[in-house]
This record gives sequence, C-alpha cells and structure tokens, in this order.
Amino acid sequence: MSEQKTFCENPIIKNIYTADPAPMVYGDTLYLYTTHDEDELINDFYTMKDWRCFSTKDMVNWEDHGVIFSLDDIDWADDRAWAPQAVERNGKFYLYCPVHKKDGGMAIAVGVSDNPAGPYKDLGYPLVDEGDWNDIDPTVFIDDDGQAYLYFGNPELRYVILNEDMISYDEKVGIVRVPMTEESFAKGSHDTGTSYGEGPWFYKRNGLYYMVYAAFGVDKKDEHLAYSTSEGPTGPWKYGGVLMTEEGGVFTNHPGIADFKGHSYLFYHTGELPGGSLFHRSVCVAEFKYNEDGSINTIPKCEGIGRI
Ligand code: FUB
Repeated sequence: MSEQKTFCENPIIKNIYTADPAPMVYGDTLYLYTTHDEDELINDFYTMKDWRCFSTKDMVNWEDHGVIFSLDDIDWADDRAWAPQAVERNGKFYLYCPVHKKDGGMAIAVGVSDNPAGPYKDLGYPLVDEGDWNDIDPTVFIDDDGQAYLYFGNPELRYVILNEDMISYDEKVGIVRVPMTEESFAKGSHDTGTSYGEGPWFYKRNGLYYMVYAAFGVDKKDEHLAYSTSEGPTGPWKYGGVLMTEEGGVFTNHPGIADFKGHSYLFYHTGELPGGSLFHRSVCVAEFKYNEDGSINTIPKCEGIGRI
C-alpha cells in the first residue's frame, strides 16, 4: 500500500488542470466531480471535453477515477463540457452537465450510472434546453420530502422541479425564473444589475436553504463567491454575504460545498498550478465553520487541509 499523506496541499489535483468542483458524499466516501481544462487551447477560449471524478475517505488521499463522461458520449453536443453536479437517488447516480449543442446554444445533459465513478450514459437528449445561453451550471438537491430541484443559469438564476425519475421535470410548472433583486443577490455588475453571476450551489442545512454562487461585485472584473439563504426551496432569497473574495483567483470561481465526517468544506478553483490562467484552473479546498445562526464568514483561500 502506498504511504498515506496527512495534509492535502492545494490545488488538490496537480497532474491536470481541473475546475468547477462538485463534491458528493456517498457512504463513507466523498466523490469530487470536476471539469477539465485542456493544456492546449482552441481559439484562446475554454477548451473542455470531459468530466473527471476523484474520491477520498479522509480528504487527503485521493483516488483518480479518470474520465467518467465526455462530449464523445453525447451525440447532440459538440463543445464546452462545463460545470457538472452529481446526485444519487434509489441506487442510481445522475450527473447534470452543461454542454454546447451541435445546433447552437447551451443546454443541460444528464448522464446516468449505477456507479458514482461512472461511466455515465447520456439520456440522448437535453433535460433543459431553452435555446439560449443561460442553461449552464446545474445544481441539484433532493429535499427531505423527496422533492428534487435543479437550479441553473447565467446571468439569471432559474429552476425546474424534477420528477422522481430525475431525468424529467414538471412541465406544468416549467422553467421558473428567480426574481433577480438586490435584496436576494446584492447590487453588482452582472447583466441583471445584481452580483449573481453563475455556478449556483443549492443545499439545505439545519432547515435553512443556501444558494452559493459566483458573483460580480460592483466595479470588479473577477468573480468572488457569495451566498443567499431562504426559508423555502424556491425562495424568496435573502443575500447573505461574500463567501470568498476575488483576490488571488482568476476570472472565474466556482463553489461546491459538502459536510463530510463532521467537517464542512468549500471547494473552489484558482489558477495557482504552474502554468495557471483563466483557462487553466485548479480545484482547491478550504475547511470552514458555520456560525450559530447559520451565517458563514468570508473563507480565505488556503494552502490546504489536514486529514480527517
Ligand atoms: O468552466 C466553464 C465555466 O466557467 C463554468 O460553467 C462556469 O461556472 C465557470 O467556471
């Protein structure tokens, strides 16, 4: 057996560029799904073709499961394997992934697998496809009553109410547009006039619903992370504060939050691996604690975390 490390030094993955971290706790293991920034860029833009999975039982020693889903597995997509999130229901695993469609625009694909580390099989058609560019960065959450929700979007936050099968949604309710108000997402410099940018991460803790997201502050060019909370799964949302500042990062950041073995973690990305840039990002992790009232203080980017 290889020697077990006691400290996870950021960035977590050092042999390839990874971004858009999405943790999922299943049993005694934390699975971390990421996107993959290719070394060689096409048209000097995000060059991303597949999704990766890594797992750990102690937050320090990671197993690399390699490519678990890729554009090659999705007949109707041709580009932009962007920020995913996975969830388990009834022993099946669902990986929600934004992609660029062959006939234009972004849409949300679903990969299904019997194993958290894949391989995932595409449905054969998009789950969410409004024919515009807003349909990116899905975040999925199954509430205590069994109702599942899929939020997504840039520049607007939108959601669908998923059916029990997790691969279709309530068409009667349709695609709901969350009111983009300053009370919900603070004044900012993104297209809606609020700070909400993209990369939502939806979850519930101690009865309070959280929406964590990448945000654009007033007069700021790079993304910071912010959060809003709600008493219910569909809002109204109340702005909570800055979760991580933009300093020391790259143009984007992307949150993924998980409680694991009694600890709370924020996954994010920076450009701190050698050769890093806005198109060559790396996934990092920081441990944090919630305040008594459920609020969260700003979390510093950090050098790494210790073993559980
Ligand atoms: O990684 C591609 C895109 O950049 C993601 O979908 C966004 O969240 C941002 O990180």
